[in-house]
Amino acid sequence: MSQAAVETVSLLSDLEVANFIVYGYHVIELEDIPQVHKTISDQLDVLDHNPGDAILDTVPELRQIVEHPRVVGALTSLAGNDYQLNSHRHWHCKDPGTPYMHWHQDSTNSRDIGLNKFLAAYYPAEVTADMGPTMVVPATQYRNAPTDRMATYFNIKGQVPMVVKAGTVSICHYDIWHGTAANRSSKRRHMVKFLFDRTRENIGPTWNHDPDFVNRPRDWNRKEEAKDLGNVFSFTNPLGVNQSDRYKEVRIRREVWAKLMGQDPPA
Ligand SMILES: O=C(O)CCC(=O)C(=O)O
Repeated sequence: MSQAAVETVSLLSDLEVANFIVYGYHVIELEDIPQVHKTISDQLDVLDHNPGDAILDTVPELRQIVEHPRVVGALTSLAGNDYQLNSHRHWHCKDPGTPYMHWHQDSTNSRDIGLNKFLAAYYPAEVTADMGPTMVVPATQYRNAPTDRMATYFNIKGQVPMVVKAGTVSICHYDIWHGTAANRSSKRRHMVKFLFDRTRENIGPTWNHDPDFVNRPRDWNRKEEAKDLGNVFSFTNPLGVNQSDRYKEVRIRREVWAKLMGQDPPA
């Protein structure tokens, strides 16, 4: 992506980047192009085969999603200025009656502190709770889990169903734990997955960075309202993990942030 193009897109704020590091996903609602979502959804409703990686050729309007300034802005912020669209993409269609999909991670969960690969889940039409929404477990992206064990888990405390409006894109860390609920409705549920890859390390922030965000001291009395780096990283605990586990998690968050800033790891 050229510098000129970056200037026309909506980059994320520091808080949004910090929240991505904590939660492992960032949700965007593309409300300005309802007709595009409708056109895509109508085409998918009647598609009788899965074109796999060729979904962009079959439904060319999907380009408007991956090239939307808010999607480009979020990815530039998280994946760097020269991120690339991966050649793998997939239409995840859940027809009525389709059962749940087991929890899994798409990547290897190597606790990599680099934000190098992203899964963007695009929902052209509204997804209600009975339509087999994608399920994600926030803050699991740095947690190793044996895949065979994971597949035996059912409800997990803190899980979030992607019950979304038409035209939502959820950009996820490639290691986040996810699966789906069953589709108990009479409607097809669509999700088109795109992958994006970082191509080089950051030498500085690629988002809308304000140095003041970083330097505020910890405030034990205002944990819930934290909107600065130290407090967000120290106090946000989406899974309600115990103290020693949380210390390790906070350490990882700081390492991920430093790498994104193009700095050495924290001491
Ligand atoms: O269909 C979905 O919502 C989830 C698909 C999925 O698990 C995946 O793309 O890895």
